[in-house]
Amino acid sequence: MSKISIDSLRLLSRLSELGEIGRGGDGRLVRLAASDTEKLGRDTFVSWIEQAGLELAVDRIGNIFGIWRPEGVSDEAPLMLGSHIDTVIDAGIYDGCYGVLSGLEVIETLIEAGFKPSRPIVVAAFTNEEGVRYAPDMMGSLVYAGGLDVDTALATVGTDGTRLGDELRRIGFDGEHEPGFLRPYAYIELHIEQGPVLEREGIQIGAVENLQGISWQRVTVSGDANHAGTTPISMRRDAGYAAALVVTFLRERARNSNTPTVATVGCMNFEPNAINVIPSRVTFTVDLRDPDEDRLKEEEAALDAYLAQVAKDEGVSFNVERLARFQPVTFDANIVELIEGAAARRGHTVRRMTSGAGHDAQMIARIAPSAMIFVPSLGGISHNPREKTPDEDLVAGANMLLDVVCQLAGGDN
Ligand code: HGY
Ligand code: MN
Ligand code: MN
Repeated sequence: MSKISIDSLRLLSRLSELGEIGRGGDGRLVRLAASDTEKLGRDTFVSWIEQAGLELAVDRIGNIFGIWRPEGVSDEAPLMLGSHIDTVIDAGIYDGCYGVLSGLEVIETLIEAGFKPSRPIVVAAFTNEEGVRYAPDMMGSLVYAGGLDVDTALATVGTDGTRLGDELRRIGFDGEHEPGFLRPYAYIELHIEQGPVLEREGIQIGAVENLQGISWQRVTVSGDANHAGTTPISMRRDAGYAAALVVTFLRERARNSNTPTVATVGCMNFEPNAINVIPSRVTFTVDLRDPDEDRLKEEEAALDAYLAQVAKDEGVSFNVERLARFQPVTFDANIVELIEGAAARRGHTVRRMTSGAGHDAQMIARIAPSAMIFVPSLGGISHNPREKTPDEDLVAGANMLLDVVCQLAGGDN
């Protein structure tokens, strides 16, 4: 079969259209899992699945699947493509959506080209990849891969006090399929890098061979409210100061470690949050990551030890709740090689690399050979409205996905 390419206009216009769904009056794009705005995004993706003539399926955790099941191969294990369409707060338009819409684009291109695959091809949009409203992140794919019981996941209470199962029912995406109902032959996820490596090295394609471990915790430090003016420093049990010590400790330790360890405190809430009251309680989140499991464990142990030290020194107490813990993942070497070969045939520069971000591929890798394709992020920026990948790189990545799919589901073309 002569070299086919995707319909770049269709892909880019859909990316722009989906990128406006959930944009508020303040200009911020917010499509948190199972929210009203995400429902609009889901409905749009479903309409594109139906326009493409694919079989639609939704499972009990709200994962959405568009299934191309050609005659004669329908019982074979499917090749699965996908990512997510939920976003963080004040998001860019490419994170997740690029992989989902490119997967759909590849299937539509192959159908239009009369391609005869050796197996069904499926595009998936997994629920709650970001984990901003309901922890852990990558929840829909984790449930799909059997890493979290679906009823336990549906019972998860979000940062806004809502229950995920109620919200999925409210938005009409409490599907009937059991998670895992399609066992993939292989899984490929196309994603923006969200980091600085490809751009810095002037490389067009990332063949992602592994993904770092992730540790999410919610820490509550309790002290004593007291008068900001009358309480001598020596008599304070200042939860705000204790929290600030921990933030500084995490940053300094990661910076001085000479390892890839990263640490982030992304959320922090003070009580009673009044200018003239010494904080009685502070709740904050800790996101620790490292490609090496032993080092990640060391970082967690060092944090535990430091909390004990601060508790003693400052007369406060700590409570730590585990929100997510995923070990590093190695992707399928054969598929990584296919990605490198496809890049070379298209004349693209390519390098193997580690993913700093979490992705649904790390969960599906538990049940099927999986790998990822990255395209550059300008300035390495993501989880930020300035997230940007040039159109030619987006199209190049989607054509890479197309080529790898043709190789994995080659049939007799
Ligand atoms: O946290 C992550 O790395 C992903 O964006 N959920
Ligand atoms: Mn993502
Ligand atoms: Mn993300």
